[in-house]
Formats: sequence, C-alpha cells, structure tokens
Amino acid sequence: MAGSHTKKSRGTARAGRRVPLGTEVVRREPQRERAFLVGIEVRTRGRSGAKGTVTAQASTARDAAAMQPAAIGAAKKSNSKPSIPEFDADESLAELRTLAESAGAEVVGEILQRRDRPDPATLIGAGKLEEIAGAAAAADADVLLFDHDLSPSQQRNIEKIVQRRVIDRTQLILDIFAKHARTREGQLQVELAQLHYMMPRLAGHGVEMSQLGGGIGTRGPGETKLETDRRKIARRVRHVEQQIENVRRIRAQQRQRRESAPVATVALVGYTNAGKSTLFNALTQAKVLESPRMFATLDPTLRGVDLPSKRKVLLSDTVGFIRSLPHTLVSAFRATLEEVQRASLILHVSDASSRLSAEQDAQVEIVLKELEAEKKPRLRVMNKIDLLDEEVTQSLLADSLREDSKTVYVSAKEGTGLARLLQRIDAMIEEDAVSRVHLRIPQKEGKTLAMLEAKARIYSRKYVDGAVELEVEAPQSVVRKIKAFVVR
Ligand SMILES: Nc1nc2c(ncn2[C@@H]2O[C@H](COP(=O)(O)OP(=O)(O)OP(=O)(O)O)[C@@H](O)[C@H]2O)c(=O)[nH]1
Ligand SMILES: [Mg+2]
Repeated sequence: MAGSHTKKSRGTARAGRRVPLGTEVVRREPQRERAFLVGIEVRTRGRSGAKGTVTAQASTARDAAAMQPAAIGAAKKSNSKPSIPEFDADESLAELRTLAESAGAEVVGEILQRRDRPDPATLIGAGKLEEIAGAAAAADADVLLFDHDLSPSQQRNIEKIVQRRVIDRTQLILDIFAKHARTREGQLQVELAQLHYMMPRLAGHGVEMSQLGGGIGTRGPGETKLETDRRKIARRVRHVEQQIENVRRIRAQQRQRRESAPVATVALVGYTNAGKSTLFNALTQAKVLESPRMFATLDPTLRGVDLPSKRKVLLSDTVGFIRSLPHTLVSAFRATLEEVQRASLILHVSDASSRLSAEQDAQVEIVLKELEAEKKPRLRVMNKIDLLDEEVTQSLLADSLREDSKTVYVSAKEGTGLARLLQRIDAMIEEDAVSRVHLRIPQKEGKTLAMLEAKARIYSRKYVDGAVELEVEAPQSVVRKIKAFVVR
C-alpha cells in the first residue's frame, strides 16, 4: 500500500510530557478539559502475545509527532486478517487521541487494556478499573475517554468506580459534531443524534449531568443546552424531527430547481481528514474550512466547477466518515448525505500518506453501502502525494495516466494532479453529453459567437461571405441553443 512509503520517520509516537524548565506545572488553559484515554483490545482466545498488559504513558497534546499520520500507531498489525483490514488497538487509540484533540481536550495520559473477553458489567475488570482510576487521578484528569462504545449501565458502573466522568467513543464524536455544526440543519441533525444517545442514559447517571457545567458530552449544538428530563427529551425529539423534515423539504425544492438544468453533481466522500475540503477549495477556489481537526466539515457545500469540455458540474463537500460511525449520526445526517446519494459521480478521497488508508477505505465502503451509494460511478482520488517519496510518487503518477484509470493521484495542497483529475471527471460524467458539430453563423450574431467562445471548444473557424463556419465541441445544453446554425 502506498502508505508504507511515507517520508516521515516513524519515531516514537508518544513522548513524555515536556515542561519547560522553571515553569510551574499548573493548568495552563483552564478551559481545556484534561482527558485520560482508555484503549481496549479484546483478543480472541488462544492467540499468542501478552495478555492483560497495561501500559500507561503520559502524552501531551502538543506532542506534534503523535499527530502525524505516518507516526500514528507504529505497532505492527500482526493480529488483523489481511482480507478484512482492521485498526488495531494502538492505531485506534491514536485515532482517539486525535478525536479528543478535535473535541478541544488536552490528552494527559492513556492506558491500553488487553482482555480476552469484555466484562458485561464494566467492560474491563473492577481491579483494572481501580488501577486506571489511580492513573487518571495522578494525571489530574477531568474525564476518561473510552475507545469503545459503552452500554448505559457499563458507563454508570464505570463512573461509580473511577469517580470521574466517563465518555465513550460515540459520545465523543457526537460532541465534536456539536462543536462544528454551523448551519441550522447541521445543528438539528446533531441534536437529534445526541437526544437519541442520551435517552437510555438518563436514569441514575453516576455523575450528575447538572453538575457538569460544560465539557465533552454536555455540549449541545447551537444555543440549546441538552435537557435531562426524559419527557422533555421525547418532546424535543419530535420537535427536532419536524424541523429537520422542513429543512429537508426546502432542500428538495432547491434540488428540483437545480436538477431542471442538466448539471451533474460530483460528491466528495472520504475518511475524516483525508483532505476533501482542501481539494474542494483547490478545484472551486472556494474557502471552506480546512483543518487538521477531525470532522471539520459538517454542513454540505456545493460549488460549480468548469470541466475541460466546458461543461459545468456541481462539486459537493460534506461530512467525513470514520470507523464505526455512530449509527445515530448516519441516520441523523441522512439529509446532508442525500447529496452523495444523488450524485452522478463519487470522488472517494483517501489520504495516500496514511498507513491506515486501506482500513479507512474499507470504512468508507461500509458507509457508502449504508447510503446505498456503493454502486455509483466512482473515481478514487489518492491525496497528499506531496508526503510520499519522490520515486513512489513518480511511478504512481505514471500508472494513473492510463486512459481508463479509476485512480488519480493528487496533492490538493500543492495543486498537483488537478488537471488530470478534472479530465477524468469529464470522461466519467454523462450528463449534458458533449458532441462535435459544424456551424454556420452570420457574423452579425455577435452574442451567439461570444457565447460559443465561452461555452464550447472551438476546433476550427473560417470566414465565408459574412458568416463564420466553425467546428466546435459543445455540451448538449449549448448545442440546443444554436440549433438553427448547425450545418451537420
Ligand atoms: N500535506 C498535505 N496535507 C494536506 C493535503 N490535503 C489536505 N491536507 C491537510 O489535511 C488536513 C485535513 O484537511 P481537510 O481538507 O480539512 O480534510 P477533510 O477531509 O475535509 O476533513 P473533515 O472535514 O474533517 O472530514 C488539513 O490539515 C490539510 O491542510 C495535501 O495534499 N497534502
Ligand atoms: Mg472537510
């Protein structure tokens, strides 16, 4: 896989916390929550290797190396079957670290717990939990982030033992979504997913929600503070669903208007952080947010792009995917993802520099299936080739020059490969098909001639008796307008 050729050395991903000499160890940014990460690897029995080993390492959020894609999860993935790519526990924990950062937390320590089978009551044994509680206390953590989904009762039981707030992976992702939702539609969708998540967790929450005073898992999108009363929540769910329905109706109307013109939509999809927004900006000269944080984009954006054939397509940037994307989110974001379902062509953007790109691709595949969009025409865009070795890049580029290649290599950041990408999109789009026509247009038809200059490719031009004879290639929508002048 391309990911194994990255330039960056895979040095130690985790370093001890560095405190400049003479600096008092105090909470530097009191508003940042201190998070302690708990990774869990459930092994099937009979496998070799250390069981139940616990490694605790302090790590700082500022440890830049740990955030580099190439440095993440340096551990060998000897446990995963080659046919079904899986993140291993280390890689998964590294991803959780990025998620925690994206939620605005400071990672103050982490533990990886290996178990033969999960404990139904507390996921990991009570003894180990005590140990984890001690490590979290030593690191002065506010919250424990579990790299696993917890049932409502597991979450309560663990909170009782560790005496700290406990957040699972789904809740963490919901929180990031809540932080990043900008449009009303996005906010409604996140709120709905949060309400569904909270509903079964209301009774006897170990650490009372009302005492939290903000922080991961307590933020609602927009202005609303998450309510804690079941009856109120049920009412709120109905209200939000109704409003989402309204938004959806308006979007459908807008789409109808759009679809009356023969413009194809091309949807960018891919793992969070693959570089979709950066590519979107590079192709459309837009300025949507590009960010190393995960799920920087939540709200869909559409922009026109001109193809080499002079056809226009609409490019859509949308929310990124992640391993085990919480189901509540996929369904809540269905309206947003409708753009993907309706697209004529899907551009699947991958981070070619990530060691995990194969696994990430497999996850994207799962979500596309869930959206029933897996059979759509697809173009694979391997992004971030600027991070690969020069040699590797050259051979990949040469390979992708084949006429029918379904993979294009680009660097959205540096603008490499974009012309080739546009050509491939052009070749795969069927809407508003391009055809070659001969025209004879009186010279006085200045407007028509100017329109052709802008919207068609002109191959030849001859002036004969006050008229222009042209051979042009133009989309159907343009040919229709100049029907009267077509000679053949
Ligand atoms: N080196 C390099 N970095 C890139 C490239 N494209 C994107 N990035 C970086 O990757 C990070 C993520 O980029 P985004 O465009 O925000 O990624 P995204 O896929 O839109 O992510 P979400 O919206 O969070 O799903 C940013 O820090 C970008 O600067 C590239 O071609 N080369
Ligand atoms: Mg984005």
